[in-house]
Amino acid sequence: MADQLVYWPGFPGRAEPIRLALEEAAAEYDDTPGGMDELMKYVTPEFVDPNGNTPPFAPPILKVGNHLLYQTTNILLFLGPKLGLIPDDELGLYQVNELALTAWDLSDEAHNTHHPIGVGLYYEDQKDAAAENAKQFRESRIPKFFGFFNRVLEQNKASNSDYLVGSSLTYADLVLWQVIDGLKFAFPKATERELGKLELLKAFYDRVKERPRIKEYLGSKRRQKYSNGLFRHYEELDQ
Ligand SMILES: N[C@@H](CCC(=O)N[C@@H](CS)C(=O)NCC(=O)O)C(=O)O
Repeated sequence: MADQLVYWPGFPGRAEPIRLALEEAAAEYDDTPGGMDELMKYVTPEFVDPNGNTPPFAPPILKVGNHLLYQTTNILLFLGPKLGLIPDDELGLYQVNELALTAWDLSDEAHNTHHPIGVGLYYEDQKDAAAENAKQFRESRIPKFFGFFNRVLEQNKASNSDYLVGSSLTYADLVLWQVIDGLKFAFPKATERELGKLELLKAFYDRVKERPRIKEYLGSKRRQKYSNGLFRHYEELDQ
């Protein structure tokens, strides 16, 4: 039975690194076949899993047989070895995971730029705080994270600086790629400005995008468009 991803329909959002990993490995998967109803079933407080799984806190969720997993990077920690997206050595898995977690932290910070006060409030009700948060994000956080990942690439001689860990693509690369791609949508000016200073990171972004299965996926209907999800574009936040 194919694994089943469950996520908010209509947004790439936090499910996207998982989709990229499954697509890169040409794995079979079903994407939210039960739509919104199925997703809501799992996250309502009344949900009790008949198979004894811990109730998931929030999507993305991966159904593997009778098991339910959640948390994006945890799902990738599970899938990585199965999909051939980790290095051979045991410690390598945790190096991949620490980089995936670090890149994913940046996506949370990107989310905070449009919701700095409360996730339950509209952006329009927190615009002043959003402007301040976004300024910090553009001027300090994007440069810090991007500079870090550029250094990681520089120091990874095993792949000739093509990928973050080991000699070939891992799921950490896919998480980082997705975060850069989301930022190119949300903060096009700030992102291009920083990438323009970091040759290795820019080349990394282009390299991953050109991988045959990733390229095919990005051009397919399975890849959803950015809109009002994790990565949002507000021109006033990208000055
Ligand atoms: N760290 C978690 C965050 C999960 C998360 O925040 N999911 C969102 C959808 S993108 C959600 O539905 N959150 C509900 C909530 O936080 O109340 C992950 O990466 O999976």
